[in-house]
Amino acid sequence: MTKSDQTEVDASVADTGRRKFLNTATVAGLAGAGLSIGLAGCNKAAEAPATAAKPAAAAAPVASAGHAKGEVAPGQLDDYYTISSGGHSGEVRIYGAPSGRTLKRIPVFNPDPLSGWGMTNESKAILGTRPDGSPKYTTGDTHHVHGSYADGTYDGKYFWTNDKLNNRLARIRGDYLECDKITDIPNVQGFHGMFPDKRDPVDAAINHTTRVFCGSEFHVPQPNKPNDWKNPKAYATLMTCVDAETMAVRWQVRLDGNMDLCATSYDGKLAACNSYNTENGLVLNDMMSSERDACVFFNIERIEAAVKAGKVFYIGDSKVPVVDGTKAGNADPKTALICYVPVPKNPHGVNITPDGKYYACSGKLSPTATVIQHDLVLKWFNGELKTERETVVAEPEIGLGPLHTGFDGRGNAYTTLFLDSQIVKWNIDAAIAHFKGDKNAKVVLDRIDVHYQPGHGYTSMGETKEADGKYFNSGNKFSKDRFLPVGPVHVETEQLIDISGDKMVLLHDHTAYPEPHDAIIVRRDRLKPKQVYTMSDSPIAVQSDKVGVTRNGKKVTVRMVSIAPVFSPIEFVVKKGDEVTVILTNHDTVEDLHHGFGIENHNVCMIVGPQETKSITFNVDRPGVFWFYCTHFCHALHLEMRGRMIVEA
Ligand code: K7E
Ligand code: CUA
Ligand code: CA
Repeated sequence: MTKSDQTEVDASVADTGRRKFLNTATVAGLAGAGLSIGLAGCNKAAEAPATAAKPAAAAAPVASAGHAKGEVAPGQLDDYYTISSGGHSGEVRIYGAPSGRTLKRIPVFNPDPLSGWGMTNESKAILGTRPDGSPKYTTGDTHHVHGSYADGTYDGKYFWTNDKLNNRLARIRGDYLECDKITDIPNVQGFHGMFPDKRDPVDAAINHTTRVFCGSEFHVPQPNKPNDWKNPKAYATLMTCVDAETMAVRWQVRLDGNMDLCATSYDGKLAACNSYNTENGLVLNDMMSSERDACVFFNIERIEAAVKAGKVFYIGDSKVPVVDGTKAGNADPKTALICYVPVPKNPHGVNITPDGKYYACSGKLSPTATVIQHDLVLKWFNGELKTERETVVAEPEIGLGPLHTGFDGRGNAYTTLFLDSQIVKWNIDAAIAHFKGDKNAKVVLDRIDVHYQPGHGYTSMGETKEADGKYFNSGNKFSKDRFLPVGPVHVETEQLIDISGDKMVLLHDHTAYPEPHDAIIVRRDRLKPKQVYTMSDSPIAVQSDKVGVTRNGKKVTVRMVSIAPVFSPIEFVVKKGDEVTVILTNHDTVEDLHHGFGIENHNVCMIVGPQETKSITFNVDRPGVFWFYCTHFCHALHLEMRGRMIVEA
């Protein structure tokens, strides 16, 4: 393909839709490939679906006229993105809300042959590799997804998710909605709770996310040496702070007890974690032995001052500064870095209200939620309270197995009840009044059955000061009889509940492949995803006049471009025993016009989006002719979009 052909194609597709593109690019693309085919049939084929689609489009208004609340009519767009963890699938998913439509699966810790994640050199560089070039890990367990904030609401810049299995924090960039960085968290296991801060605790000018806090659930010997495995005192958990931009680990805090779920305050001053194993137990009975556990608060300003002052130690050969957050080291509230607020035994989940005033820490084994007042925790740190427990302003009985709480921005809380298989709606002010002695205060306002055993529940924009009180999504752990049976592994039930009125109303079920935990429901205007890549983002982008094959010993580089419906070059010759790297730049400029690149019998598969560049490296060890082809349907001549790799003996 020559440069002038390229220009011609680019000009012909600029500002055109996909349908027009199918007609015009065929001409330019084929001309560029030096082929000549009668095009009339092609154009007709491309036009045919338009005619066929007309009756359906005409029918749409009828469907939408009668559409129920929470239903999104054909052709209509959702109001929200639900950005969800994928559990031990290792991925992150995006659903539309209220429809429940699956919009995207973002590979993060899991290899994904569709996109090439875990196979391309670019993704391997993010995932980290072993000396043989294979990814360090191919598993992950994502539980929580949270977004970056500016002025107390989502700014759409980043999303983060945790890997409980291999102790990594991954970042997803908000423009492409793809993972762009992964950081290993040292000295911890069971990295579970995670939350970005919302502003700086000190500098008022920094009214956006700059830190991400990571809790660790499992105690490990510090440093992790097997000779200490019988000594419970050698074990500890740490809380970790990661820089939101660089993704470098800033500092850690060594703690008493474990750190499970996380929340952060709107003023940037505190991070909170629930701790169900204040006993530092290594076996179940020990983890359950104490009547009370804790909701733990971190004074970020003091921790960072201690780090700055060098009041730190290091664990093993880790370079991360660690401060002492144990009870013994933090006896005086006025200098304490940590406040351990006692709550009923083995809590699960801590969430902050959209007005920033209260934390709700769910009881799990206790049928209660503990409400802790933010400014009272600050008062405790000032030495103004006698006990940590004085920060508790309510502890209503709400039902069996409370796990996670969402908020509507109107003073109500919605908590998942795992054992009752219900969502309970309760009022925070009423709970506080009841706790103060007003026995007439009506705390529990409503209950609704969900199907079944909910884990996380979350509300539309509920983790921001823009909580709008429209929807609550119940992420249920068991679907049982809810869907057609498909064998032993059941899909999970996600249930969307209308919370805009006094009574909760179940709108619909949708499925989620195992196993989502937490998600956030983000108003659609908070995200501005790009639909075409920027070619100059890649330092190895292949220009049309640079295509071809270069050899350096046994290493062969194939520089390739794609433009529907052709690759260029359409053939390349290598030798048995070579290590081949294909660098592919997609020169198409039209939205949604991805090409795939797969080579027969070589375990090579990836896609490249418009203006994107990816590279993939593989060994050739069998002589023969191997077709490479476009795996992603792109064009009327998609099937013909292929070429040959010749491996000489
Ligand atoms: Cu409750 Cu890992 Cu957030 Cu699951 S955790 S539900
Ligand atoms: Cu290119 Cu299909
Ligand atoms: Ca416990």
